[in-house]
Amino acid sequence: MQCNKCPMKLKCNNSPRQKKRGLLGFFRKKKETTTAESVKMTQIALVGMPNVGKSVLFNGLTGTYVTVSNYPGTTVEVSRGQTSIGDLPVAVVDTPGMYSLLPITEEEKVARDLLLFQSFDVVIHVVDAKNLGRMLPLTFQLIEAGLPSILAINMMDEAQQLGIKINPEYLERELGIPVVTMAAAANFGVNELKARVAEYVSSNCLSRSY
Ligand SMILES: Nc1nc2c(ncn2[C@@H]2O[C@H](COP(=O)(O)OP(=O)(O)O)[C@@H](O)[C@H]2O)c(=O)[nH]1
Ligand SMILES: [Mg+2]
Repeated sequence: MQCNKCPMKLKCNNSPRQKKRGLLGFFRKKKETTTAESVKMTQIALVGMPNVGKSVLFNGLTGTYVTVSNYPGTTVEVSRGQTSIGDLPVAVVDTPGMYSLLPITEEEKVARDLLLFQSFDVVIHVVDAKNLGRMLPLTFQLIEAGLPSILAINMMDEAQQLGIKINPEYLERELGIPVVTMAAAANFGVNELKARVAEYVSSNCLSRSY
């Protein structure tokens, strides 16, 4: 490339074309970095039966940066948001209520499809502490499907009022996955959940087994 500013018309860095390229290069580099960063974003799904507090937890985690859209080909809404856990940028999906990985309703089918077709780093199974026995079968299904699951036992405030006692350490040993007790509506246990997610993501046991 010749430079009009140089008496010898030599190739140099003063060339306007060169400068333009340099700037473009800068932007290209910037864009690549951004893409790489978004690829690295940790993907988290909140799953569980209806009315267990998934959306309350989702709002507590993501704040205002949320998009709500219909799952393709359906009228079922899926909320997506972002947060960060320490240095970890995290994308969170609030899935429609599901009772089982074998879907009956359209909501359950969407939740199942999200779990099967989107690769999540962590699947947080939110359950109601008052109805643990009814909800654990889905935990078993998630574990058996090889999904990287964490059990979040929500509504501990109500369970405690009813005198229900839950031993998370025992459940953790028996299930072989992290177990956290919480009351999302009171923001109790949410920070512990975040810490367990970060711990889980950084450990190698996260690699999916199927
Ligand atoms: N007492 C109590 N209520 C909660 C808690 N978390 C959620 N809720 C309430 O449970 C209901 C269902 O919550 P929601 O997030 O919509 O459930 P989702 O259907 O799983 O998304 C709402 O009335 C919430 O205010 C909690 O930790 N304690
Ligand atoms: Mg909800």
